[in-house]
Amino acid sequence: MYKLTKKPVIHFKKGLLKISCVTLTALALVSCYSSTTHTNSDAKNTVNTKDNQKQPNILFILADDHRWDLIGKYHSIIKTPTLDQLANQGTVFKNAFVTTPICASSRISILTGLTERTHDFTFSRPKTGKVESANMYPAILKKNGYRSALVGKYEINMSGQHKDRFDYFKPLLHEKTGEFKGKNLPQTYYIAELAKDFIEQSKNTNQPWTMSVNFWNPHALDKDKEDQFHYPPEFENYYSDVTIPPAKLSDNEYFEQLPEFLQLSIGRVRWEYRFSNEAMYQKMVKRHYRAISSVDKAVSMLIQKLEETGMADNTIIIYTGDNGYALNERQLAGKWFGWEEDLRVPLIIYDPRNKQDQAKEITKMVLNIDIAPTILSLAGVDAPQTYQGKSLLPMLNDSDEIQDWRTEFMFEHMYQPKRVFIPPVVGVRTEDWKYFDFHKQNHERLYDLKNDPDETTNLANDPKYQHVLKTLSEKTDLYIKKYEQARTDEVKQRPSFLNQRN
Ligand SMILES: [Ca+2]
Repeated sequence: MYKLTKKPVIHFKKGLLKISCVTLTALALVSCYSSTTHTNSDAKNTVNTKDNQKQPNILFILADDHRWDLIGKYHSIIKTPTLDQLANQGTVFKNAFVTTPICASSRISILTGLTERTHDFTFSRPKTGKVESANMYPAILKKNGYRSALVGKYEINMSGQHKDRFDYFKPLLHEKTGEFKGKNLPQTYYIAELAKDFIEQSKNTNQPWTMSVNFWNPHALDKDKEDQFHYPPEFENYYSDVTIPPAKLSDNEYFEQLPEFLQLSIGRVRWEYRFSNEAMYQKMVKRHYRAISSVDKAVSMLIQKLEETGMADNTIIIYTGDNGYALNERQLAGKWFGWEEDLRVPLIIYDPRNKQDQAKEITKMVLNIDIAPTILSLAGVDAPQTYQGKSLLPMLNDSDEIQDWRTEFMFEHMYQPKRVFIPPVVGVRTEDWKYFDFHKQNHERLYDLKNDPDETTNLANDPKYQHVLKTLSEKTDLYIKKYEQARTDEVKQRPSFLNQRN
């Protein structure tokens, strides 16, 4: 599935990210043969904690609707030279998933280390609970001496005071542009400028810092049905001379196989104005790619600022997306459901202090709920016992602990809006199987991921696989029970969305 290609690369002025195309390719090839489980005692000792070294700054970059495979290093068309460099000098998690494939809920899972079933936050739900808010990683880092910032897309609703978790808070709604110091900038660059200001302010504070930079791109601008995706003018000609190949499973037969409720769902409504004819498909996919390339450029602006302020060598960069994105697979558009397109996201961690990590690729299953514990452990700060995710630090440091890593996870989508039709879904993905249940419609799906990684054939009604279906259905119930029991008293007392399976 993954393809190594040479791409043009950006060369930064100082030590960070200096690497040539030839070296890049060589590193990438070496990484193909490196095991994710090898141990390296030197690497293990590079964990930086407040006890032995200066605490690192942590720059967390979250793109909106950036699916896992749209990274230039692994894709034959899209250009993301900055992300490619981060990948080549850091660690790529090739099997990164979200536990809920929608913006608001996934973002709270990232902040709290909890699944949606436990934190119970999505659109149209009450603010996060008090305990959940206090346990968000920025609040914990702030209590532990970090300066903390959030810039860009917000669209979530946290209880408590923002000043308790952020020293610098610049939430934004989705717009094409924003005004920065008298200049009207494309919103992606506006977000980068706001983030650069925080980096500048942090330069002489003698405090470590953490910042969550939340780009709205490459999310569609919902109110603009004509063009959907926006980007700075310099990207207008990107991809204009290529033909985007058809999406996987975009033949009629795969859409016709779907039950009627999915054929009428929001995924199809949005498909109508994105991909319903070839010209539209070419236009929209290219616009989406350009929006991703503009995020890549904005990331390079942040890196340049780190260089200029002398903080690049002590700033860890984490890049990921909040959910996947269907680009005409099954003739659907968007996220929300349980297919790989919905659940898989890119995840790159670049730690300039850890030279052993260059071009490392890890295939273990990692989740959005692992972000908060990972950030805390990188800072040398203890995570709450209640976090459901696990720190990825042992993998970054090649520790033996990764032998015991998870081999399955529960995912779900609990939101049930009135204005559009999004069926709730819950399921379990293991390394070899995926089960999901649209429980309100009583419709189950089962895929043999080992032999059918594209999820072409639903085996839920095949008598041969009923034992697998039963096992995974029971597992789903056990996860639901476990995650509901983990709710705080405040959340337990709320009226629920009635996400109960039959
Ligand atoms: Ca999103």
